[in-house]
Formats: sequence, structure tokens, C-alpha cells
Amino acid sequence: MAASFLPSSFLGVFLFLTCFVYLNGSTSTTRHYKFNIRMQNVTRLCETKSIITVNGKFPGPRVVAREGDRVVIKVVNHVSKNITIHWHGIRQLQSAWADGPAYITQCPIQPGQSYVYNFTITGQRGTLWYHAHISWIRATLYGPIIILPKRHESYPFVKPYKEIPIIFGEWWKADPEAVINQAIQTGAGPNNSDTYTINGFPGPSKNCSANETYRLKVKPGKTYLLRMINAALNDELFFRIANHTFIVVDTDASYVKPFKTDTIYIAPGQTSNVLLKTKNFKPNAKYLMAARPYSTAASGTFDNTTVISVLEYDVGKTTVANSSIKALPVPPLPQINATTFVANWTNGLRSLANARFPANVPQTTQRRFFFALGLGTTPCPKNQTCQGPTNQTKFAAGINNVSFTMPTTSLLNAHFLRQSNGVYTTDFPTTPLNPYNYTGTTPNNTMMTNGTKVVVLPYNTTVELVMQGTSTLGAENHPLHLHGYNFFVVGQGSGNFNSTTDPPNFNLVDPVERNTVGVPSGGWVAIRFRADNPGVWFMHCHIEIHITWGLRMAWVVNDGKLSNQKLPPPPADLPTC
Ligand SMILES: *[C@@H]1O[C@H](CO)[C@@H](O)[C@H](O)[C@H]1NC(C)=O
Ligand SMILES: *[C@@H]1O[C@H](CO)[C@@H](O)[C@H](O)[C@H]1NC(C)=O
Ligand SMILES: *[C@@H]1O[C@H](CO)[C@@H](O)[C@H](O)[C@H]1NC(C)=O
Ligand SMILES: *[C@@H]1O[C@H](CO)[C@@H](O)[C@H](O)[C@H]1NC(C)=O
Ligand SMILES: *[C@@H]1O[C@H](CO)[C@@H](O)[C@H](O)[C@H]1NC(C)=O
Ligand SMILES: *[C@@H]1O[C@H](CO)[C@@H](O)[C@H](O)[C@H]1NC(C)=O
Ligand SMILES: *[C@@H]1O[C@H](CO)[C@@H](O)[C@H](O)[C@H]1NC(C)=O
Ligand SMILES: *[C@@H]1O[C@H](CO)[C@@H](O)[C@H](O)[C@H]1NC(C)=O
Ligand SMILES: *[C@@H]1O[C@H](CO)[C@@H](O)[C@H](O)[C@H]1NC(C)=O
Ligand SMILES: *[C@@H]1O[C@H](CO)[C@@H](O)[C@H](O)[C@H]1NC(C)=O
Ligand SMILES: *[C@@H]1O[C@H](CO)[C@@H](O)[C@H](O)[C@H]1NC(C)=O
Ligand SMILES: *[C@@H]1O[C@H](CO)[C@@H](O)[C@H](O)[C@H]1NC(C)=O
Ligand SMILES: [Cu+2]
Repeated sequence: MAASFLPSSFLGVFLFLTCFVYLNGSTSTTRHYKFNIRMQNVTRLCETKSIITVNGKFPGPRVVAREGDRVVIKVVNHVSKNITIHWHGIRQLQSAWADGPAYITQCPIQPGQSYVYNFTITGQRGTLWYHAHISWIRATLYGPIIILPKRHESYPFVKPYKEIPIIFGEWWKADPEAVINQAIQTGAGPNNSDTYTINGFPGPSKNCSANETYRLKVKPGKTYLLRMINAALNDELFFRIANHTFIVVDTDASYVKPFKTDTIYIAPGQTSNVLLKTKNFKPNAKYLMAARPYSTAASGTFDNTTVISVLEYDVGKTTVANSSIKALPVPPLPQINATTFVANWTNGLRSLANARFPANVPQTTQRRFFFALGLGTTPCPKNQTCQGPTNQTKFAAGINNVSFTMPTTSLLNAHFLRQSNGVYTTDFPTTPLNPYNYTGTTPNNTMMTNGTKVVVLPYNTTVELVMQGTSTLGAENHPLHLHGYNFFVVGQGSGNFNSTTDPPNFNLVDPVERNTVGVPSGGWVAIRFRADNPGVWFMHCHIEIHITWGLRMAWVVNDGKLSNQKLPPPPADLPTC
């Protein structure tokens, strides 16, 4: 036992025990947290609402650890809804039981129950996050995971003066569970959110004088590290600070070559560390920080509002009035549908790929997959009235025309017990059964089939996966998230993927390493990874309504031969269904 070596303000009060373990001369620490899932009244948009939180906090408390540490988090469910928590981006090497997606790696933590998530952070440093992974509970249940470099190790960039989480969220005045339940019932799109938030705050309110603006107080001439997280449910965002520029130094807890930009593009599920060098502006100077969506969806089908917060130079206790915030200029952002801008921006990201932080890109691959993903329809149940895209249909979404049906028990448990019969089938189509012009006009038949289908991979398989966005019912960007792995983004392009002319242009040297990648609207992306983590790993679009509609599947990665290549047995307190 020893006192923490991290600044106490960083650790917060939720870290109640810290232990050191000495291994081969290096130290690793176990960090214990307790998450009480509780209802909490909060006021936003001038209305008080009871929301599901961690320890009464919104956004939730910070989890802080160093690379190499073990993190043990006891989650106690005090609310009337089922809960699970996913540690988004954590590799969960041989700890699939702690990954968190409901009915994939665990049954829910039911009201009154608890479960201990227990995992190590291996080979990752930067910012990740946690969020509920059941229904739409994550609308209010999310928070940052801050992974510092190992003790005595430094950042591969200038030491920041301060580190600040910047978390984007999405807020409904209504209960988000009511919003999604209504959408499921009618088959139509969900009601749009009422505002975006930055660190939980929507900005100066239009309708009341409430103090609902996040303020970032800075000193001139310093370097700040902004730890950015897009926790919004359904929207990719552009972010900008008036009169300032950024240097992106990491994405999804992997370092990138310093990338200078005045605008950040960030998809739901993605994280990024960004340096902000403040200028020698005079005291009390104020600049707006603004975020609003990137979307190619039809006008009216997404929240098209702008969230505002304020960068304040060296101010004391004075608070700027709503009216004076509103008078400041909003920084110009790219057009809502700026697909070319997004393609160019994401093309600029490159792994650091140096001797200390190499990019271990699989140079050859054993299995290749082609996934066409997008929206579609399913029939309306006979006794129901549906308001989907066409008469008497419901919206659906899927991969290779399969809309994934959630099982009613944990896939990982079924896999571990070798009792997949009746739970899942292993016939997920590795290429579309009926190829078509994916970026052409909407095909006549938009119907999808349903099923709980998976792909099985032997341990250590090298995988190449091309994901093709389709224009069925409109072309949209789909930020695909893979659990349990990072992957390398070896290529991307617009239009249809060409299996002859595109692969020779793949970047196998310094591609960006991520856990969530935007499949371009009307385009494709190619990723590679090595299946070296046994378990069942969810892969899904991180736009919550698309996951609800079925844009999801799972990879079953079998055990290897050695004892350190096997999925361990489940913890004793694993919830049951
Ligand atoms: C929230 O506010 C309502 C109405 O004022 C009150 O009845 C309820 O007890 C409060 N809930 C919590 C968790 O504080
Ligand atoms: C966490 O897992 C490690 C490794 O399996 C184990 O030694 C430890 O006892 C676990 N801690 C808790 C609190 O379950
Ligand atoms: C307004 O909120 C900010 C936090 O965002 C806080 O620093 C400030 O003190 C608040 N001002 C008032 C008047 O409540
Ligand atoms: C901020 O940018 C605006 C627009 O580009 C410019 O007019 C203004 O002079 C700048 N302000 C400062 C303090 O640099
Ligand atoms: C979004 O809102 C702006 C006004 O803030 C409007 O000009 C624009 O047309 C809207 N775009 C879409 C796609 O809804
Ligand atoms: C983007 O939106 C603008 C205005 O809303 C429209 O004129 C333009 O055609 C759109 N561009 C694309 C590529 O859809
Ligand atoms: C494309 O991105 C590069 C940086 O990667 C930038 O220098 C250039 O200005 C961008 N071009 C456009 C048209 O946005
Ligand atoms: C429709 O029928 C199913 C079973 O046939 C039933 O479970 C469901 O409640 C019915 N829904 C409505 C809206 O009547
Ligand atoms: C929609 O479907 C219903 C029942 O199948 C049918 O009666 C109605 O005419 C259809 N409406 C349109 C506009 O096709
Ligand atoms: C697919 O459709 C697009 C848009 O209509 C068109 O530009 C393209 O040439 C088509 N591709 C093929 C292979 O037919
Ligand atoms: C789709 O429908 C249109 C109009 O009904 C028809 O002309 C076309 O041949 C159909 N295409 C296919 C591939 O069935
Ligand atoms: C909670 O999960 C259990 C196990 O899957 C399920 O039986 C129950 O219906 C769920 N309860 C709610 C309120 O969804
Ligand atoms: Cu999507």
C-alpha cells in the first residue's frame, strides 16, 4: 500500500484504495473505484430532470490510471433499470468478461445487484471513456478514462501545463429511454435531441438566465492538453475555438504524428488528445468554443443545433452574463455535409510509428472480409402501424443485409460453455450475398434479414476488413467501433471499393490506429488487425439509433494453444440472465 503519486485533484474522491505490485523492478498499481449507479436531479435547458448517473455526477467521475495499471471498478445498481458499463477502447486482453456490452459479454446488472469490472490497461495511453452499454442509458451515463504514461515516462510532445477533458454529449428534455422506446414501437426515426453539451453544459440558454455554459479558464502562453471525447449518441461533430488552432497528438489512445488544424472532426465513440497553445491575449479576453454536427442525413432528421462554451483568459471570479456570451462571434465551422473536408481531414492522421511507439501493421492477412453496411427496412408486425421509410415498414440497419438480433443471454457465456446452439449461428456472410452498386440509386428491395450471426476466427488470425458504406435509404457516415481491439486504417476512399486498384495504395507503414472509424458517406474504409484476444467481440456503428436498428455483429475469437492465449473462466459475480 502506498499513497498515490498522482495529483489528488486528478484522482478525485472515488479512488479509495491504491496498491503497488512490484514486478521485475517495475511498478504497476491497482486502482479501485466504486460506481454507485443512482438517479440524480439536474437542471438543463432550464428544466429539472432526474437522470441516471455514476455517483450522482454528470458527466461521470474520472477514472485515472497509468499504462500498465490494473483497474478494479465495483458497479452497484441502485436504479430500476438494467445496467452494464463498457470501458470503451480498453483492449481487455484476456478479460473479455469485463468488456460490458449487454447480452454480448455479460447479462445486465439488474436493480439491486453489483458486478466488479477487473482489467489491466496494456500498451495504451491517452484518453478513452466509459459508458452504459444497454439501450440508450449512455445518454447520461458516461465519463472519461484518463491513461497517463507509465511512471517516469513522458509524452512524445511538450509537457502540457494542464490537462482538461472536453466531453461532447447530447441532451433530450424527454427521458432518452422513452425516446428510443417510442422509435422502436413506431419503426420511425427517434425524436431529435434538444441540444448538444460540452462537459454536460448546453451553453447560454435561449429561454432563461440559468448559468449553463462551460467555461475553460486559461493563462496566456501555455500549452493545454484537451482530452476530447464524443459521447453524443447520434452525431459526428465539428469543433472549433475562435482565433485558436490545435495540434492533434493522439486518437483513441494511440499517438499520431502531430497534426495541425483549426477544426476538429470527431465521431461518436472516438477520443483524441489535442494540444491548445494559448496566445498572449489580454486578461479577460473571451473566445467561443463551438461544436455542431457533420451529417449527410436529411434535414430535420438530426439535431442541427450548435453548442457553445467559453475560453476565458485569466479571469477571476467574475462570470460573464449570457447576453455578453451571445454577443461573441461563433467560430466558422465547415458545412454540415462537408464530406470532402472530412475525407481530407481523416486522411491527414498518421500513426507516430517510431522506434518507441511502432505501428505493428499486419503486412499480410489470412482472412479478408467485405462488409456492406447501411440502412434498410424490416416488415411491420401485422397488428401494428409503422411509420418507417416506406408504407408499413420499420427502419432497420445492418451489415451484408443482416440486421443483428440481440440474444437474450450472453454470447460470451454461450461461447465459453460451448452452448451456442439456439443462441447464435456462425454463418455471418463474409461478403454480400447479392452484390449491387452500393453507392448508386436505392435498390428496389431494401428489406434486411434478421439473425444472431457471428464470424469465428482462430486465435492470432490476421484480418483485413473492407467496410463499404451503402446509399440504401441515403448515404451516411457510420462510425464503426470494434471491441477488444485496435485496428489500423490502411485505406479509405469515395464511391465503391475496387479490389484491384485500391489495395496497392494501402498504407502499411504508418496508418492511424483506432478503435472507431468513420466509414465514409458514399465511400469505404479498409482496416487490419490481428485477432490475438480470445473472446466474443462486438462490432457496431456507434450512432446509437443505427445500433438499435441492427448495425452490429460479433467476432468470436477462439483460444490459442498456450495458457496465456485462453479466455479465463468467468468471475464468480458475473450477472446471470
Ligand atoms: C428530484 O426532484 C423531485 C421533485 O422535486 C423529488 O421528488 C425527487 O426526490 C428528487 N430526486 C432525487 C434523486 O433527488
Ligand atoms: C482482479 O483480477 C486479478 C487477476 O485475475 C485477481 O488477481 C484479483 O484478485 C482480481 N480482483 C478482484 C477485486 O476481483
Ligand atoms: C457558472 O458556472 C461556472 C461553471 O461552468 C462556474 O464556474 C461559475 O461560478 C458559475 N457562475 C455562477 C454565477 O453561478
Ligand atoms: C479573431 O478572428 C477574427 C476573425 O478571423 C478577427 O476578425 C479578429 O481580429 C481576431 N481576434 C483576435 C484577437 O485575434
Ligand atoms: C441547420 O441549421 C442552419 C441554421 O442554423 C440552417 O441554415 C441549415 O440549413 C440547417 N441544415 C440542415 C441540414 O438542417
Ligand atoms: C450540402 O448542403 C448544401 C446546403 O444545404 C447543398 O446546397 C449541397 O448540395 C449539399 N452538398 C452535398 C454534397 O450534398
Ligand atoms: C487537407 O488536409 C491537409 C492536412 O492534412 C491540409 O493542409 C489541407 O489544407 C486540406 N485541404 C483542404 C482542401 O481542406
Ligand atoms: C401484436 O401481437 C403480438 C403477438 O402476436 C403481441 O405480443 C403484441 O402485444 C401485439 N401488439 C399490439 C400493438 O397489439
Ligand atoms: C399502406 O399499406 C396499407 C396496408 O398495407 C394500405 O392499405 C395502404 O393503402 C398503403 N398506403 C400507401 C400510401 O401505399
Ligand atoms: C454506381 O452508381 C454511381 C452513382 O449513380 C455511379 O456514378 C457509378 O458509376 C456506378 N458504378 C457502377 C460500377 O455502376
Ligand atoms: C426496380 O424497379 C424499377 C421500377 O419499378 C424497375 O424499372 C427496375 O427494373 C427494378 N430493378 C430491379 C433490379 O429489379
Ligand atoms: C433485465 O435483465 C433481465 C435479464 O436479461 C431480464 O430478464 C429483465 O427483463 C430485464 N429487465 C428490464 C427492466 O429490462
Ligand atoms: Cu451508423
